[in-house]
Amino acid sequence: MLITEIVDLDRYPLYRDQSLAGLAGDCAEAFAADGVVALPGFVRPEGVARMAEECDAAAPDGHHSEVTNTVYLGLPHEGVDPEDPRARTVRSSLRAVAADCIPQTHALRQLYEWAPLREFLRHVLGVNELHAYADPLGALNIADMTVEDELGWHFDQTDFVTSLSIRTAGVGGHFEVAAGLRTATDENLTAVRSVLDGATDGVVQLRFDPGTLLIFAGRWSMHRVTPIEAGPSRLVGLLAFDTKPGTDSSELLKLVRYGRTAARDVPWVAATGGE
Ligand SMILES: O=C(O)CCC(=O)C(=O)O
Repeated sequence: MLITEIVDLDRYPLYRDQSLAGLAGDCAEAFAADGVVALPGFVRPEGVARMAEECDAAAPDGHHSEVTNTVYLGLPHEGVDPEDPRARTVRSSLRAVAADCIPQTHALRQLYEWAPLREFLRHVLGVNELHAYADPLGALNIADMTVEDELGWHFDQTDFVTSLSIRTAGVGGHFEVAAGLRTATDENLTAVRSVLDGATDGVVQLRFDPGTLLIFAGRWSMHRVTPIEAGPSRLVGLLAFDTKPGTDSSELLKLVRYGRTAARDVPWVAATGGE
């Protein structure tokens, strides 16, 4: 599939320097202010349909995991009040298809490797460099969530996540965000606790229709994906970039998420690994 058939370049003409600068400037302002930018219809319906087929074909190669952790993605702190958010755990359950199972012919990888997208993101994030993640499993993922899967409330450990909605669940699977819940200087444990207790003040459900590209600062905004209640499965593409070259994930994270630490010996990993 040609990239022009995948990305709606009429709506988002990223290949033209002037349009890129204008759009990226607006998005950079929104990202700095709100910690989130959503680009609906970024991928055309035909591109989304193709991706959904390819994701379904790749899904059997994925790994289903179920973990419990704190909202900080760690183990519960000992010696603090059990109601303290640092002691409480949430459940996350999903199937992750690793980057070595997503070949170059797949539209999602075509999008990931498309240089104008990376240039656009670099502008939006206001960074000098942006590299493909060097983790041969984690650089590009499909998160496939079926009935009873969910992602519990959490803060990310990275400054930003780029994701693409490919298919919404039949019922459930909503992306909920408590925006700007903490800052670098204030963990705001009281607010974190009240969201964990079910408070809905300040919690919004983000529209994440298929074809929407989302740039999200999950380090400061607590977020979750509500349980999937009915199929079809929810499909999201996760496109990982980093401001430094050579960033890899820990062996433990790989083992938990993909059930293995070594990547398959496939040409597209050799081609993009580390860059
Ligand atoms: O699947 C999504 O929409 C969100 C993924 C997410 O929260 C994460 O990867 O941290």
